Amino acid sequence: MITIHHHPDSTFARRVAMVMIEKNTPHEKVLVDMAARAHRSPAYLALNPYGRVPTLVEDDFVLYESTAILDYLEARFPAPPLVPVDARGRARVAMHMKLCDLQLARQAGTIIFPRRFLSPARWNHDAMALAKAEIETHLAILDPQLSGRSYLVADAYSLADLCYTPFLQFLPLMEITPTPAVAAWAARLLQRPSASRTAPAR
Ligand SMILES: N[C@@H](CCC(=O)N[C@@H](CS)C(=O)NCC(=O)O)C(=O)O
Repeated sequence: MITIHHHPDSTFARRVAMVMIEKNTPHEKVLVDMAARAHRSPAYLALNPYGRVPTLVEDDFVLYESTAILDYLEARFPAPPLVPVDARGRARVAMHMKLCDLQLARQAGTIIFPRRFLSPARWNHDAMALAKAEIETHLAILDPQLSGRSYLVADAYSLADLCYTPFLQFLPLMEITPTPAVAAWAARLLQRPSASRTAPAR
């Protein structure tokens, strides 16, 4: 049995929760009480020395980093497929997953963590403004790739789209107005049952 250590407020853990729904994969969930610093407990650090969620455990196999977990689940449970069969399509999914983390997820964290969990007095406005500009630049690069298409790769829903979904949820919170193509893509992704069933409470 697969166990996922998670927190419902975590954007990265939501990726794993979503793929489990997309693939209808049986699993157990363990809530890591981050407010109580459980992610820094010796027991959790023994599993994931970075003290972050999500972490996957299956028998004696432990895996962290959400994209690595998604790749493992795709290999372990290939149906329904969330990557194309051809080499170029697979490579493009990998490219978009990496770019999501490099160009959007990290910057989004700079904005959405304080906006969700800290009082405005503790916000780093300069860092948040820079992060917002970087996200807008990235979305402008994605825009022509999405124009006239429903999804990022091969016009089929894939792990690339899934990786973006938890962060697209927070475009309004980040006060980012997407282009029409990006807005339509975000709405399409957020309407999927795997997204609506994992939407965070705040
Ligand atoms: N690159 C990691 C990022 C995971 C991550 O940053 N998770 C956050 C919650 S959204 C976390 O556990 N933060 C706790 C900490 O860094 O102390 C992944 O893709 O899994």
